[in-house]
Amino acid sequence: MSDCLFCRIVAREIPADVVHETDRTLAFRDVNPQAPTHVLVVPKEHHATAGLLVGTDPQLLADVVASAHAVAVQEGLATDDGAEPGYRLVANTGPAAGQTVHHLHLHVLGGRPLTWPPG
Ligand code: D5M
Repeated sequence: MSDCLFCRIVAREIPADVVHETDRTLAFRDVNPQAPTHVLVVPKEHHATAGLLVGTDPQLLADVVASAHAVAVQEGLATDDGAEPGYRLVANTGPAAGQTVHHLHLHVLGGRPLTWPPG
């Protein structure tokens, strides 16, 4: 979608600090970081939400989660055989959750103690 911000980042029309890429996913640093590590992981194809994607291409949703974990390992937040020191995945979905970019993205957050519940 030409008017979608994250599609334009995937197309390299808008610069981003890319930290991980596969054939179907892209991960780049959030411009407004909320933690020492704050990376967004997106499918390269446009899908608005995880709920819409899971019915049509569940493998792609799994690929996005796998890329998010790979980013966490790369950032020193997790190991392949464990969860230390840990990280948080967030998918804001819809207006009540404050989703501002309507292209599915997982926030990978870590590098500081993360409180619960979130705001
Ligand atoms: O989160 C959308 C996120 O997208 C928000 O944390 C800011 C981030 N953002 C906005 N523009 C950019 C660019 N150009 N590069 C990187 N990150 C960006 P949401 O879950 O929809 O509220």
